Amino acid sequence: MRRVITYGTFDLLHYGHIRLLQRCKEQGDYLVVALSTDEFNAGKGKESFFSYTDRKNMLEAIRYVDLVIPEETWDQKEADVDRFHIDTFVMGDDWTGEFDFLKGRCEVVYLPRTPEISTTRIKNDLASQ
Ligand code: C2G
Repeated sequence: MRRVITYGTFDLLHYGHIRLLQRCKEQGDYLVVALSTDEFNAGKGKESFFSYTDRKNMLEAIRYVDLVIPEETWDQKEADVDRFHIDTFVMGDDWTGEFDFLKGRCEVVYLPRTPEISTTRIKNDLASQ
């Protein structure tokens, strides 16, 4: 069984997120999503529209997702890769190079982001209506 992990906030879940998760699952058989907690986001100066609990429930409803765990710190990735016996770490290519330090532990894949859509754009477009 090939095990895959990805990380993110996944706020205002949209088709760019879904396409990313779909392509993550194409990399293996079991997909772990490490979901940024509200506290972790606060540390990034981000406040999500939906709470961690609501974002977690939405992700767990997606057919590609097998397990959702909390992302609480920037530096938990090596321990997560070891703990969940991860074969492939996947992120969108806005993160290209940022996680190459994991290459000693697992394959690292950066996938092209879906153009034109983002949580920020959704918020801005709605605010300007
Ligand atoms: N994404 C995408 N296409 C978009 C928007 C997002 O492929 N149009 C991808 C991002 O590249 C990321 C994932 O969807 O891999 C989740 O995006 P965010 O929720 O914005 O995650 P981010 O804020 O980048 O948090 O430790 C890493 C961080 O938790 C990543």
